[in-house]
Amino acid sequence: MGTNATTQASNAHLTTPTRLTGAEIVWATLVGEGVTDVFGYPGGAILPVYDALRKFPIHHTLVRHEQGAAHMADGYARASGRVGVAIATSGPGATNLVTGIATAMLDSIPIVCITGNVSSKVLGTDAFQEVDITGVTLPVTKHNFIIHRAEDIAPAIRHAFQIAKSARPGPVLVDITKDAQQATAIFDFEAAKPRPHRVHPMRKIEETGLKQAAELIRNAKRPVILAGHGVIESGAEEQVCALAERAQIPVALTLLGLGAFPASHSLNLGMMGMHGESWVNHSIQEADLLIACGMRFDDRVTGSLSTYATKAKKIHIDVDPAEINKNVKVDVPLIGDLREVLEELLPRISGRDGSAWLKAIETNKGVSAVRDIKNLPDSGHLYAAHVIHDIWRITGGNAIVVTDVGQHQMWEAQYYHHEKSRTLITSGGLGTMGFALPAAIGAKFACPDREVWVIAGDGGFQMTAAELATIAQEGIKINIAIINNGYLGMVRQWQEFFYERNYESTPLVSPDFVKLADAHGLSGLTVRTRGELAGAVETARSAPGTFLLNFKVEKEESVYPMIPAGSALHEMIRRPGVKDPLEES
Ligand SMILES: Cc1cc2nc3c(=O)[nH]c(=O)nc-3n(C[C@H](O)[C@H](O)[C@H](O)COP(=O)(O)OP(=O)(O)OC[C@H]3O[C@@H](n4cnc5c(N)ncnc54)[C@H](O)[C@@H]3O)c2cc1C
Ligand SMILES: Cc1ncc(C[n+]2csc(CCOP(=O)(O)OP(=O)(O)O)c2C)c(N)n1
Ligand SMILES: [Mg+2]
Repeated sequence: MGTNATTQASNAHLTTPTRLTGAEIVWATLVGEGVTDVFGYPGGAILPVYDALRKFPIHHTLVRHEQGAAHMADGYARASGRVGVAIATSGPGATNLVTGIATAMLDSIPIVCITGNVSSKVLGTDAFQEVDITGVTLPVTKHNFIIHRAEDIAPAIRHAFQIAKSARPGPVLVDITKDAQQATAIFDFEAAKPRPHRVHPMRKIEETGLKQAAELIRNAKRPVILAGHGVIESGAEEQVCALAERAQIPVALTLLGLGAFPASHSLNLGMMGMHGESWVNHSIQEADLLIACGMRFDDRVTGSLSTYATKAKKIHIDVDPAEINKNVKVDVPLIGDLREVLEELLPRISGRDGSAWLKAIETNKGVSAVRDIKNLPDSGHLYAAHVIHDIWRITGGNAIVVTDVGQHQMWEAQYYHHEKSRTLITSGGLGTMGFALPAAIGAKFACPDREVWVIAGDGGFQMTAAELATIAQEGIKINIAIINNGYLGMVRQWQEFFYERNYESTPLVSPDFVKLADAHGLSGLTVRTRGELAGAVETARSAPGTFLLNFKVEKEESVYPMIPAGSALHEMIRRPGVKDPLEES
């Protein structure tokens, strides 16, 4: 590293063109992009970048596995709406990021991953720890770059940020050879600004589409708004609410949309799809108009496509033209940013009387709520539903909840009622076990003043439990609830329903989680009864540091309702013994 370059790098954002090493340019560009926190793990091919970090005002969190770094960047992005950043070395460091990158890709999360690679002169020679990471990540990134020259680093990173956060967000990887990190170049932040993107011709909001949509809404008798993750990514919560209230249209949410429309709002139906409430799915099947707002008709949402909402006309508002007619054929596509489209549409919508349809839905609710478990008398058994209900009640619904994947994830969606966007952080599309703990660390860095809860299964928690050491090293406070059912519960449920209860490879022996916390210098408690539950949640909240609660819950409980994969939305498996008026009709 040239002394000149070293002395010229400073803590402030460099506004005048300055000669720096490539490694310094990495940090200087990140500072210019407003980055304050990154998550990573060093190694030989990225060492120049690590060496230069001390000169820049960026906090680096040392993770215990690079998958954790990608999930932390992801959790940071989901909690804040900003771009999350992960850093890794070449070879195994880079490949360890892949699951985290794919998780962000499937849920359209803006993260930028920076990897080191071997020097450009040995690229392609199977050099030590050389992996073609741009090749490996091609299908799971929105875009990726390989950079061989110091002067290309700032433009590539700036471009990566623009791509990650624009239109439909997603992960971008920038792979930088070691010689590019060691060489010097003039760093000029302004000159490295990416050229503005040409607007996609299909992204112009078309007058005819708006007219048709307004007409369909005016004439609909049984409309339903399907609100998805795009509502949050677009920041269109107010507009969706205005549409619902003005036209008296009920709102069903996808898993990733939860929070985008307040759970307590009288027009909120709840979550749709495989584990949605029966009245929500029936409303969709009975609807004569679906207004899909920033959701992509995932198969967990539609069930069998041939029987999906056959009576309904469909309006689909999405920023990504590739989503239009991908799974569900629509009558009126409106391509563009959801908030912008709704702002154009709203003036064309006048009040309508939705009372008959809303009343019919209300009648359908009947006793078909899943919320039955919560009201069971204390029989000495502890159910996950109790745990999540109490965490919701005690936190006033105001915590950021980060879930792992499995039954507990669905119970969280059913029993924690989210009022605001970005209060539920969960891996929906890839369904990545091991996501919760690292993503929660990222969320806490993004929102240090917020109460953050992990809700994880005993299986998934063990996949990334090593990040407890990261928590200890960083001294951050989160609350961890392990829903410990002794099984890979969601898989056990499928075995119970569809594989004649052949519980092959799903019973799970776990370590003593409280001792595991203790080994990291963190506190914890095991909870076995409903009577102990509320006190334990309070104890965790008031503890100064991270606190782990190990909830020993009923082992063979299942998530109801459930639509078997590939079945129609109205063909639900209901909780045994619960009478559902909709089944009888
Ligand atoms: C065990 C398990 C069970 C599940 N069960 C269910 C279930 O019962 N119900 C359920 O809903 N999900 C369920 N899921 C989640 C499911 O797999 C999908 O992840 C989820 O339905 C996707 O929701 P989405 O379409 O709203 O979000 P995404 O997949 O994130 O799609 C967002 C859409 O919004 C668009 N968009 C983004 N930004 C904008 C913008 N600015 N303007 C306009 N459009 C924009 C994107 O182009 C995309 O089409 C489950 C997942 C797991 C792991
Ligand atoms: C990395 C990964 N491997 C496997 C799966 C498949 N899978 C989905 S849910 C699940 C069980 C999760 O068990 P646990 O973490 O204990 O949660 P529970 O369902 O019991 O609440 C498995 C194995 C997955 N989603 N992710
Ligand atoms: Mg489990």
